[in-house]
Order: sequence, then C-alpha cells, then structure tokens
Amino acid sequence: LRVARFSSPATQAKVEVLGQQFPTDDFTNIKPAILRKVSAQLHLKHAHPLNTLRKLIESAYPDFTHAATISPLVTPFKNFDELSFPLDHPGRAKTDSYYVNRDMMLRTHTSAHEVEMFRKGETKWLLTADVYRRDEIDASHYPIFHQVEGAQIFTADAAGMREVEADNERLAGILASAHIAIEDTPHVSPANPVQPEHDPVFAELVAKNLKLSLNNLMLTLFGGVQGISKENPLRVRWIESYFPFTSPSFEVEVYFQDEWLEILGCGVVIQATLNTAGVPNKIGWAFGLGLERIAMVLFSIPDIRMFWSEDERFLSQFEDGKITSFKPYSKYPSCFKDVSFWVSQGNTLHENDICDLVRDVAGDLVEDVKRIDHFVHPKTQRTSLCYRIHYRSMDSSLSNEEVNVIQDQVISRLQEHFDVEIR
Ligand code: FA5
Ligand code: MG
Repeated sequence: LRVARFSSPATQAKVEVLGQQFPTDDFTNIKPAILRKVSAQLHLKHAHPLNTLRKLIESAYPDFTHAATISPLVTPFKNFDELSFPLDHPGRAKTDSYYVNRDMMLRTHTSAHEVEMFRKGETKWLLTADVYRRDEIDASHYPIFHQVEGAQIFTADAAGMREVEADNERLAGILASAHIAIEDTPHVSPANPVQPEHDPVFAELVAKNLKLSLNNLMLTLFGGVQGISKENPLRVRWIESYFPFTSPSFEVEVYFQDEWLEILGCGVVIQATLNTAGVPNKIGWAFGLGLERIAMVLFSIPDIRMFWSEDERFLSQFEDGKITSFKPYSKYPSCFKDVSFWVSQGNTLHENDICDLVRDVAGDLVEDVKRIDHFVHPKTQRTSLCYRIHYRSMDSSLSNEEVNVIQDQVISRLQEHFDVEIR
C-alpha cells in the first residue's frame, strides 16, 4: 500500500531541512510531505515547463543578473519585517506559512531576497525560486509554487532620471509597433500614492518604466502563443493594488482564452527597503510573478500537481525551451470520502490545518478538499463540519482499499492532533 511512505513521525526535538538540523518549537509546522520536495528545484529541471518559462522570462531581460539557486530557508525577519510588513499581517500566522521554528521559515515569496540582492550591489536582477504557503487544496493551489522576482533601481538624481527616460523611449518604441491593447491606471493616485521620500516626478518616471517593461514582458510571454493581430491584440489590464513594500503598487492581468488571468504584483520599491540595503540614493521598481498559473495556460496543463509528476507520460511531452501543448492522458477514477466531526467552542482548528494534514497523509493522491457542511448546534454551541476529500492519482488507479487506509489515517490524525469528535 502506497500510504506507508506518506506516514510521518511523531513530533520530534529536531527537524532536518536541506541537510541542516533545527530545533523544533511551538511554531514548527513543516511536514514530511513538504520536506520531501524542498530540494526539487523544478525551475532548473531539464525540459520541465517551469524551467522553460523561467528561461523565456529571462530572455526578456538579457542584461539583468539571473539568480535561481537561493535556499528557501529565511528568517521571518527577512520574509516580513525587512519588507515593512506590519506585526499583525495575516501572512505571519502559523496557519498561513510554513515554520521550521520561531526563527526560521520557508519563504512565502521571492521578495524575501530583495534586501540581500540590493545589498550585494545588484541594480537589475531576476530571481527565480520555490515559495511556500499553507493554503486550500484544488487544481490551482499547491503548497509549493514558483515565483520570479524582478527589480531595477536607478540613481535618484537628474542623470539617473535621464537614463530612465531613455529606457522609457526605447520600450515605448517596441510597444508602438506591437499588437497590444493596454487598460492603464494613473501612475499615481490619492489611493496609490507617491512615497513622501520621493520626488513625484522621479516616482512617476520609474512607475512608467515598470509598466513599459512589464507590458513588453507580457508580449514575450503571450504574444507568440496567442496569435495576436491588429484586430485581435493582446489585452493587458493594470489595476491599482497594495503591498507593504511598494507604493504605488499594481497588479497585472492578461486576457487569455476568454478569461482575465492574474499574472503578477509590482510597484515602486518602498524606500526603507533600499535604505536597509545600504543604497539610499537609489529609486526603483520590483515585481513578483507566479510561474505555475502562467505555465498551466501556456502548456495546457490542467492540474497544478502535474508539475510534480515523475511520470514519463508527462515529462516526455516537453522539449527544453519550447512551449508546446500538453496532451492529457486519460484520467483515473475519482474516489470521494467524507469526514464529519464536532469541534468545541474555542478550538482554533483552521481549514489550512485540515488541508495540510490531508496533504501530509495522502501526498499527491488528493485532488481537492471541500467543506460541504457547517453548522453550530444551538444548545451546545459546538460546530459540526463536514469535508469531502477527492482522491485521485495522476498516474494510476487507486483501489478503494488503498483510499480507505488513507482516509482512516486522516481521521485518526484529526482526532489525535486537533481534539475533534468524529461523527
Ligand atoms: C507577492 O507574492 C508579492 N511578493 C509580489 C510583489 C513583488 C509585489 C514585488 C510587489 C513587488 P502575491 O501574493 O499576490 O504577491 O503573489 C504574486 C503572484 O504569485 C500572483 O500574482 C500569482 O500569480 C502567484 N500566486 C500567488 N499565490 C499563488 C498560489 N497559491 N499558487 C500559485 N500561484 C500563486
Ligand atoms: Mg494575491
């Protein structure tokens, strides 16, 4: 039975991550299902779609430094504090992030390396890496995904701004002859303001450079596959946004296969980041883009788990550096199992805890987890929850017996670790 290899040891005094031993504490929530994958580096794997996509993005920034091998272990200070996250930001919670212990975590985004890159003196760089978030389970969410961070900084003086203007002219020139339709926002607005430390003229020039640069990147990514024309241009939509470490901030969406697809977040770097990095005389932009969702549409990959497949029927379909359409092999039968339980008032059980537990027991044999029932008993105030777990292997048929063993483990772990009463 496959389930044997997914069983995890009881809580131990130490946890090993990437060959390093760490003491555990009340924050430790990183599980074997994740630990097995921290060294995978799919974005560097020959002919893997994530690798091809990384290289395509790098080709749009030929004169930037390209980093791709930085360890995912960071301090919460680097992941959050150094980037001006407030102390009560929800991302810091144990329910949302993977902690090795209170002092060490798996990065939740590639922005965690901004300060270190700028401190090294890098002025234009891309960084591709695996990032980790505790989240729901479905076809577009996986606890590990990949991001590309990009940034460029300029000297905040007249000479530096002439450089930005020249680059803006160059980029606008390329866009002028391309089939692209852009829904823009103002570069700055009262709700999306220039930072008090910035000369508004400089900040606008830099925001404009960011937008021109990313509009060109969208052309590189989607222009080829979509078959765009004058009548049928690539549609890119800019939306005002918010991040603790940029202002003004934006999100970019692209219209692809009849849907607006969220591509990235970006903005003018908060000056505190550059001051901390020892380059207070600079001004610049940064963006962070998720690779999986883009790769899913470019390569027609229907399920985010497939990126982790070792099946030759998946891997052999891709050629290094080429975007081709994946031809799905037949889907194996689904198996649905429900689990219902009572939770007492004051129990802090979080939906992400349930998903993480299921993921840890079932590995990639789980396709999605949905809450299908929820009610509060009027007398006892206890909550009743019912979750439907959808099991399906990507590469073979699961027997009902196998699934029952997994489901039994899910139930016993729920009872053991979360003090719930199974109904
Ligand atoms: C960030 O992670 C910011 N660090 C981005 C950024 C960088 C902003 C630099 C400003 C300056 P966000 O959480 O929105 O932001 O994620 C960025 C992108 O990652 C999203 O647009 C999306 O494409 C992708 N992404 C986010 N969550 C997931 C997920 N669970 N699965 C797959 N992709 C995801
Ligand atoms: Mg988001």
